[in-house]
Amino acid sequence: MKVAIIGAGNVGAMAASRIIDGNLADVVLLDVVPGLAKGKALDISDTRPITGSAVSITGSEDFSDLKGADIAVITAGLARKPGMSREDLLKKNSEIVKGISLKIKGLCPSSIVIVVTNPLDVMSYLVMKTTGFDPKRVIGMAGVLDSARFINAIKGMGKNIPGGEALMLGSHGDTMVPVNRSKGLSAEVFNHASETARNRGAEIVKYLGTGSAYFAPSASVFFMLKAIVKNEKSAMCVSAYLEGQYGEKDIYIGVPVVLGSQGIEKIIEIELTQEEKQAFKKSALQIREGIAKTL
Ligand code: A3D
Repeated sequence: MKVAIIGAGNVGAMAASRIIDGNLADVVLLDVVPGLAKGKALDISDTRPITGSAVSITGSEDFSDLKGADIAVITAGLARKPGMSREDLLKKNSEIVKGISLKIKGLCPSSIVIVVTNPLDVMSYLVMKTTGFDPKRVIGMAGVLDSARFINAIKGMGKNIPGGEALMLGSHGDTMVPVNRSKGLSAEVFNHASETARNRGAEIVKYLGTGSAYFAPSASVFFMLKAIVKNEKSAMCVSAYLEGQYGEKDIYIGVPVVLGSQGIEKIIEIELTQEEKQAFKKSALQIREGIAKTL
């Protein structure tokens, strides 16, 4: 199994390191900056005698090395700077992601693509349209991360909640939609944890000064990759293409799905409250505005 990671920055390199540590698949790490992917790949490769990993990693700036990849992860692009919204990244990252999508289409036409570049839902739509791939094979990473941030914030307030009872749906942006199916969660904890999760990305950007979050984002990429590589058929939130589910069509947006070796094997439709439905619609509207600016 070969995983190509395009973009050897913080998220891409950390995801590569997790894949090698986890002995999950061979990795080719690509970047346009000369030497960057090669240097990081050599460093990650040297960890293998320590961890006992038997998979391999190479770095390259030659995009023909995408050939034969079973899974391509797009982490190339600009990351947010302080005060910058994910939408500010739209124009620049659209150009980058479009170019990469064409290379994926030509060099690994049967691959599954995981998109990480922001604004996430719009970039996932752009990848699907540009590659022409079956939408089940183009998956946006956001819901795993946003749900983890939500659950972590709930736990931080001293409440324990079983996995699957607190989810983050909708866009990977300010209009994300928190969903609670646990009876034991007060409105106060729910509201506070929702706000924490919604603002977590910006909070981290502010502290770091340069760059944005990458430890939890790369862990989320690894979690998705593992479900695909090992055909786990696990339920998780991702940005997926909707064709009528949740009352939306022709859009990428965060929903729960089942992930396995074929990519998105099923979109799980949970019953939403009236309030959640409204919030989901508002979120979809915001994504559509981004898509309209991109295409
Ligand atoms: P960063 O560390 O800047 O790495 C980006 C890398 O992409 C750099 O090494 C660039 O040289 C490289 N690059 C630029 N253009 C190309 C190209 N055409 N081909 C190959 N490589 C290229 O950023 P990062 O790793 O922190 O973040 C990468 C992207 O992921 C950004 O758009 C972030 O906003 C996004 N991101 C999304 C999430 C989600 O939860 C969706 C989380 C974290 C980051």
